Amino acid sequence: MNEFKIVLTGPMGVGKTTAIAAISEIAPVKTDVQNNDSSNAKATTTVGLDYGELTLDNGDKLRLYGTPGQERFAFMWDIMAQGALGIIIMVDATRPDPVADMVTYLTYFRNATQKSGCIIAVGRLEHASDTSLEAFSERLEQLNLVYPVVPMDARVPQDVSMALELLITQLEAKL
Ligand SMILES: Nc1nc2c(ncn2[C@@H]2O[C@H](COP(=O)(O)OP(=O)(O)OP(=O)(O)O)[C@@H](O)[C@H]2O)c(=O)[nH]1
Ligand SMILES: [Mg+2]
Repeated sequence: MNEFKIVLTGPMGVGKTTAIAAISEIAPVKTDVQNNDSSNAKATTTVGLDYGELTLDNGDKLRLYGTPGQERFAFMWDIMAQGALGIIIMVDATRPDPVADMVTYLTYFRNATQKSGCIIAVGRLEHASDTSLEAFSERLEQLNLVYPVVPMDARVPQDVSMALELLITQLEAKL
C-alpha cells in the first residue's frame, strides 16, 4: 500500500473544491468564504486549502489537496506543492485562453512536476466552442512534456477518479 499526496490546482472557479468534495471519503476540509472577486460570479471561493482523502481498490491512499485559485494566494502554491507526488492541473475550456492557463500553472508548479507525475484535466467541455484536447497536447509537446490530457467534469465522481487513477498509474510506473 502506498500513500500519495496529490495537489489539484488551476484557475479560480475551475472546480478544485468541487472535485475533492465529489470523491473524498471523509467530509472534505473546506476553507471557502463568500466571493467578492468580480472576475468570477460564483458564490464562494477558497482562501486556504481543500483537503480530502480517497482509498483506491488496491489499498493505495490518496491525500488530496486543492489550492486556492485566486492569484493573490499564489504564495501558498509552493508550500502546498512540497512533497506532492502528483499534480492535477485543471483547466476550464470556456475561459478565453485555456492553453495559456495550463502553461501558467505548469510554470508555477515546475519544480513539483519535475519530481512528480502530472496530468492536465480539462473541464466545462460541454460549453466550450472547441471541444478537442489536441491544442493542450500540442503545446505540451512543444514544451517537451509528456503529460496525459483528459476530460474531467469536476462534479462527476467517475471523471475525477478516472483522472486520479491515470495519475497514480503514471506514478507507480516511476516507483
Ligand atoms: N458546467 C460545468 N460546471 C462545472 C464543471 N466543473 C466544475 N463546474 C462547476 O464550477 C464551479 C466550480 O467551483 P469551485 O469548485 O468552487 O471552484 P474552485 O476551483 O475551487 O474555485 P476557487 O477556490 O475559487 O479557486 C462549481 O459550481 C461546479 O459545479 C464542468 O465541467 N461543467
Ligand atoms: Mg476552491
